[in-house]
Amino acid sequence: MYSEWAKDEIRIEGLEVFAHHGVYAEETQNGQVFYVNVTLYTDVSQAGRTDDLERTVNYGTACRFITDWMQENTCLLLEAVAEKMAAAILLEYKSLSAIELEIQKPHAPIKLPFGNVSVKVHRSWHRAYIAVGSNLGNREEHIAGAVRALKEHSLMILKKTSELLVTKPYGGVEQEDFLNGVLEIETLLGPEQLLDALHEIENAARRERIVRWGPRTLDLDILFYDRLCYDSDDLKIPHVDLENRTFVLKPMAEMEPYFRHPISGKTMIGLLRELEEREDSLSEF
Ligand code: PH2
Ligand code: MG
Ligand code: MG
Repeated sequence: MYSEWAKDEIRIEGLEVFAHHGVYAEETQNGQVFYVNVTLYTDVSQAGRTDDLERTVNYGTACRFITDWMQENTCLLLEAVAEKMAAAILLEYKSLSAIELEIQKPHAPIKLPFGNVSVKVHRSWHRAYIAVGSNLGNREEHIAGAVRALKEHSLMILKKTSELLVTKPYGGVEQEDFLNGVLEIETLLGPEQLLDALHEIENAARRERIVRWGPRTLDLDILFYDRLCYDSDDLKIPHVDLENRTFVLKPMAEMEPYFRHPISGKTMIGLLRELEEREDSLSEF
């Protein structure tokens, strides 16, 4: 579960597990000892006040879960053990907002003297807002397909969907009206991985990239990802043009009117009103 402020920790140190992960045949055949260190981030205040085990993560059950996971799966790399098991734990224990997971392999087959070798990952839930749009073919069906695909993705949870609006095309290309909306998701994917996942869903709707800003069966754009400001060649977060798009601000303001743009600090409802005022003053001339 996404949380910006759950900083309490439940720590497990030195859990010993005999398992079969490794690149070399001897490792997968014979197995060896691994040690696991975990920090579970979750708000323990309710459990603290009520003294009720049901309101927290039972660390005994968590140790059992980790042991079973490591013995039921085999990976080549410590990286894969850490990555996949971190996701499995976050999906199993819904109250966790984040995890730090270290896998140690003190008897790795390195023919040199060494103390220990380990991989440590920090993974957490993220909250993202995704704009959806369609203006080609069966618009409702394309959007319903996207919603289904997001629900079925193992590393995403669909939290909210806005109303869908019929909107006039924005951006100067003459084309059919759009159906637009916004989805709120929680995800374990990083921003670039989320973009890849959205592209896959667009491709499944047989989206073809012919005209920039032209007609599309399905368009999925990341609007916000936590409060992240991110800028790579193929991805900018927050979405760079959302201040000018009624079809984004209306559904955002309906869902989260007081969510603040991480750069300008303006609320969604405030941005929508500013845009409406700009459009009104233009139409007066
Ligand atoms: N998307 C565009 C360009 N123009 N206009 C509307 N009304 N809705 C859209 O989703 C849209 C657009 C590029 O992504
Ligand atoms: Mg777009
Ligand atoms: Mg797009």
